[in-house]
Amino acid sequence: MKITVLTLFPEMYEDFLHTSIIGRSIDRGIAEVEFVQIRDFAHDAYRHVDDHPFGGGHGQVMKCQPVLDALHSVKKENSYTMLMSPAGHPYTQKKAHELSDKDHLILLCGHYEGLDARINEEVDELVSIGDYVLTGGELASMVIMDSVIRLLKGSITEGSTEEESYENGLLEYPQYTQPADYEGKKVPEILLSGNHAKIKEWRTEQSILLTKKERPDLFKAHEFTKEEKKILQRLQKEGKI
Ligand code: 6GU
Repeated sequence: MKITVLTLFPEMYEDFLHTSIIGRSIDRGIAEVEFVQIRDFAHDAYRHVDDHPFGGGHGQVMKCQPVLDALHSVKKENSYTMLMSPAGHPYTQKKAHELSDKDHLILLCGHYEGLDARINEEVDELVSIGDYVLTGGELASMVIMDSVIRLLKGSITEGSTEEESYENGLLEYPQYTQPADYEGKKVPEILLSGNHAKIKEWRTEQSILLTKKERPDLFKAHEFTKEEKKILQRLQKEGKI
């Protein structure tokens, strides 16, 4: 997969692209990342990319011309274009999977108070990574790159993403490693039992309890499997839920 990032601040990505799973995936050629400096497309002597908003108000707005010239310099027929915006659709794991099938992603990062709204018509979608405001789209684009690149074939061990939070609609069960007793805090007995069927059931139970507690919205929307329903009914009977 190729990812093109349009930004005024490519230096923000240095460490991110050279570290851990993302760094390795790029070294292996699983993902290729290129940057386009939007300012290179500004034509005036001061290389301005922004101007005052029509109608007044504070801050600056990024202009159509440099942004769209930058976009058109890289956009091809197989490109999927996303504009990072706090006013976009909420980003989800489902979307990460959809994006992982694309040949070419273009991530457009605005700064200042935003972009001229006519730019919205030139992208496939506006995306937001959560209900808060960032100073620019760069961190959001890194969130998207990270979540997509790790799903690409060869990036991390196959199967290791399947039981994670959000993959089946419930949060992931708690994990433990050595020692079994850390300063009096003990690992749940069942995990030391070697009884794989019981461990699997315990993990599902923990996922259900954790999701109900931390994310009642996900819990409500979840379509429980037959196996999960059985565990849920038992938890209700035991008064745990
Ligand atoms: Cl994608 N951009 C900005 N500037 N702020 C955000 C965001 C994006 N998602 C949440 N907040």
